[in-house]
Amino acid sequence: PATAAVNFRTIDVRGQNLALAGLRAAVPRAKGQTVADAEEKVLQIIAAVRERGFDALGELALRFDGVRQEHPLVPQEALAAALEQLDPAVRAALEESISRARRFADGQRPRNVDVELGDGAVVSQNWVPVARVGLYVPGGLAVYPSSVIMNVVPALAAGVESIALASPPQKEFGGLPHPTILAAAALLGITEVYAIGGAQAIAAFAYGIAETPAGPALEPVDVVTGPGNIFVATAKRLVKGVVGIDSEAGTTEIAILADSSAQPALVAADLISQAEHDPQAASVLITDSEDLASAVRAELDRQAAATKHADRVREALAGPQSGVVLVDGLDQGVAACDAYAAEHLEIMTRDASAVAARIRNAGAIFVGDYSPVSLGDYCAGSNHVLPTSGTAAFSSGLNVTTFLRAIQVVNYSRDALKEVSSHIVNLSRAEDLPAHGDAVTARFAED
Ligand code: HSO
Ligand code: ZN
Repeated sequence: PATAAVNFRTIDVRGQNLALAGLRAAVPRAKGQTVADAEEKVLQIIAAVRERGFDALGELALRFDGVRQEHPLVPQEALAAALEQLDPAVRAALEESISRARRFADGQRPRNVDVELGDGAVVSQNWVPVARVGLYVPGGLAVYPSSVIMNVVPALAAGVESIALASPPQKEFGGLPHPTILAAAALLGITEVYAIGGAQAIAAFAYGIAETPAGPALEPVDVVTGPGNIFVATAKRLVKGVVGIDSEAGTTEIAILADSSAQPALVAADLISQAEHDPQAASVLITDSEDLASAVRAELDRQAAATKHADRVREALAGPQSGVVLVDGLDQGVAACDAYAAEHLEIMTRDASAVAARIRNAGAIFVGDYSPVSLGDYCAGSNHVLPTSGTAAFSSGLNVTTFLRAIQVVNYSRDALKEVSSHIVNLSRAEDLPAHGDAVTARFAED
């Protein structure tokens, strides 16, 4: 019933002096399907796509999306028509989002370096874009034109020349992706768009598909990026090595570190905003204030009852992946945030900037009352494709460098090589690899 209290549980870690492992075990986590559980099904999908190409994609589109499909390439006319029919207010919003994302992405481009390590001994590092990328935009319970922007803009800013996009076919739109997705692609000048969903899209990008009488080949890519459900995240993990991937960007998460100065209504609104994505979404409040925790609970009850996707929100808030973590103070709060390694972390404390600077693990950090995750989802300029499930401890959100490689270039003159030649010979002997040293001395046989 719409008026029932939200079952948002409490995890009290106060007075226990927990170290990292203890905090990691204590913070809320999904008990449901993990990437490892989905592996078997995804391996079958990948094998089918590799063996039977477009035929397998057609069968999977029928099975998972309920559409019949000859070839998944979206016709150019459909892209143009979607852009023409786009609501002008949505178009203006997408344009603002693109412009901010572009300015931020351009600012991220790393500098090449040339270092002269001796006379005529030059070593450089050059950032070079990959040739071709496959970008995935999820379907599911919502429509994500914003994810088109988040994938495409950094790839363009990196200088990637060949960009393909995939999104699930929608029965109600004649087996094409949602028109707003197509419009966003068209707005960004992307012409290669496929109606392929889930793990099968990731497999198609990684391995490529040969042409058939029904249509052209889908050329394999170098890097696959984009958010998705557990099957997409699993597929990305399984093709990693064949292609590069961004992070494992699965079901969305928000953690909020708040003290007694935080505004309960805003904390609750932000927790609900991400719970709205999916019943499996995670909303976590980390606080040292029992008063704040109970005020937030009251707000969750009130606001969840009034929100459009109340059922989804309640389920997400009541799941084992969500809840309040009560901590002894700010130090333990920061430690709990690092143990959780949230996809999105909001800091709603006194002196929020200083607290944010102490965080080590997070996909993205949102500082203070006026930087909610919704801003980052749509219009901050930052990227919303971010590592989930604790993977922020070792991986980064989508950014320009996702699509670049750092190539080191060595350029020594004769004299510069001669200067270090005895060191190379000595090290090659120490490693019992004397031919390495010989390759150097051969150059100076006449001296
Ligand atoms: N919060 C999601 C992204 C998103 N939200 C798209 C709304 N639209 C994962 O970062
Ligand atoms: Zn969101």
